[in-house]
Amino acid sequence: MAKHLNAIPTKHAKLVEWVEQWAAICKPEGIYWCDGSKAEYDRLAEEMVQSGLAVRLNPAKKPNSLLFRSDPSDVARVENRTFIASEKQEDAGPTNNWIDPKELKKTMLGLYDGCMKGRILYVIPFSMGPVGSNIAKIGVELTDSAYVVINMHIMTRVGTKVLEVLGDKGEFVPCVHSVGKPLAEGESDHGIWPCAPIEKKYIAHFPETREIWSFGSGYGGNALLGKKCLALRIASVQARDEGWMAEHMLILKLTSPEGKVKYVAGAFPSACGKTNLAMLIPTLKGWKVETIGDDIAWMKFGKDGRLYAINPEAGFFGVAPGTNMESNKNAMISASRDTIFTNVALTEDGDVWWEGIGYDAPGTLIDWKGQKWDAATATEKAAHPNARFTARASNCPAIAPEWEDPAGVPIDAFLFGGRRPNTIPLVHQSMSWEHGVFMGSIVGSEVTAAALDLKAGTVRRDPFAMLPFCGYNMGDYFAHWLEIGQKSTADKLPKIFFVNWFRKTADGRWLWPGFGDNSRVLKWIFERCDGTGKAVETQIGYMPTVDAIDRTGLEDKVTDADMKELLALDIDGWKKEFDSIKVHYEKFGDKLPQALRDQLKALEQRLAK
Ligand code: GTP
Ligand code: SPV
Ligand code: MN
Repeated sequence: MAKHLNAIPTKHAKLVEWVEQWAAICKPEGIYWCDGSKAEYDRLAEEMVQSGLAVRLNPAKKPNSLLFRSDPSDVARVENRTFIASEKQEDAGPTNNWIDPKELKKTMLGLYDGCMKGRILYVIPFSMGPVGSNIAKIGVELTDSAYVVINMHIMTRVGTKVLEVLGDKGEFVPCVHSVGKPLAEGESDHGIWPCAPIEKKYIAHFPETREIWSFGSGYGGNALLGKKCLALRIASVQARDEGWMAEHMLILKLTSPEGKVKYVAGAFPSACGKTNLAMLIPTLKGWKVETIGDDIAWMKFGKDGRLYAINPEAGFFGVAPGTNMESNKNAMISASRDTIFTNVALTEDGDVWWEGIGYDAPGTLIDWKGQKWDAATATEKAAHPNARFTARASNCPAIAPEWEDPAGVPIDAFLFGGRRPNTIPLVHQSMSWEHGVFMGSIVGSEVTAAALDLKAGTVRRDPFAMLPFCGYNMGDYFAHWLEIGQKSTADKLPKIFFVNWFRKTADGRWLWPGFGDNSRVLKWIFERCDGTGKAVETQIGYMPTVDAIDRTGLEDKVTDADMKELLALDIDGWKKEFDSIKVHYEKFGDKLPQALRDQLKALEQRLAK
């Protein structure tokens, strides 16, 4: 039996018994209960530096920061190895991979048997949401990865305080994780990122029993189980049952020059701009954006009938490539210290570099695969396109003072969007809640590098940006959104908008500058929430008139002709869109709510006029 390396810090009998039971299966060398302290973080970081798994960056460049290089096969979420193992296949629905839970547990128990040999089993008690908040949820992750422990330290609230709130009977979501690479007697990782081959990777969710079992990957959402697994896949099931919302959304605070505040939440598929929008620095004078969250929103109705959102996370797991002082200064500052970098390139002076960092590579680099890299001769990228930084939210200069308010912030507007080079205009507004739900249900995007097993460049439907993250039947999820709309009134529900920063010209130029200039669209959205803001009603919803988007100082970059194109209603394009939505909707069969069928029909009729 594995021995405890420190004193068991809880009297929660069920928790202790569960830990012992998994230790008996995984057979680690020892069990260590995490306390979430800085000393613990520092010790584990130093151990990984000593063993060659991590590189300590030059403290003069990036204080208290580490670089990890993953195995080249373990660089992103693995959607085709992610499972919703509900008792009935129908409850996982047409968009999720399903295996019978009994069968999956049997397979996975076979893999877990002895999987932690030669490693330590870390017990990580964590809170999603401010510790003790009534919206927060507690999870406990068992893992054999110290990399996961230190990432969880940044991304969630870990340790002793959480166990205090849990008491000796409190509820927690049990999360089991192993990198799936046991060590033989005396063997070590030799500084190589441990993981299992793809066919042994399983990211499994058991929605009825609210359990998460992950095997074989050490990367991001596959391994940091508080994030996509708990805060979205399991939480979405709880939210459906309890009448709230768990969404793949950023949350931002928008302040006008007059000091009026609105809170905006936005769902964009992975690597489509949530972190950037959440930390935006407006190019419009007098406007201010502050960050509440950059990836996940949990929302509940307040007594006043408005939806209040909290960010369940405590850090950012942000995409590095493309992030620079121009595009996202606040992210750069957030990641300027106390940060874990994964799969970026290393400079000769112990700093990091990636494509789109804003300056040329300073000399020879070590690329994300650990090889020498020279700009002049390179045939591959120095940083992996899904290279990430794990940074503390508290290090973000734009973090809103109320970001940890347990009561949450009242949401005024929902945005949906994705990478659409054509057809979808810069912005349009829904005509009703139901029409807004329709908009969310048809979100599509060109595929990005955030998931391993997809073909980049093709457009796929990603309803509500939740395709890889909804823990139940997507048709039922649409119905849940419609029900949310029944629980309050139009004046109190968020207004719904569709945005597209990613329009391109035929020769591949961005039509819209994006980033800080997205504040110009936010301004129109702000005005629309106040009932002002010039708009015309079109076949697809309310659209700004060409002069309604403030282009002060931008007239050279975005000409009148560009603006016309960005705000044009492309009827032919939308007719094609209609055909593709029809195919998309067919997948859901009887589960597709009638209200959405009606919305599609109504769109068809409006387009025919
Ligand atoms: P996940 O963390 O995977 O959920 O991604 P995300 O939605 O937070 O995306 P993020 O903000 O990290 O942006 C991903 C990529 O899109 C980066 O390379 C950005 O530079 C780029 N991007 C973000 N906003 C814009 C924009 O307004 N215009 C353009 N052209 N690119 C953008
Ligand atoms: C995403 O892919 O949407 C992410 C990164 O936020 S991960 O945590 O790996 O899911
Ligand atoms: Mn995300």
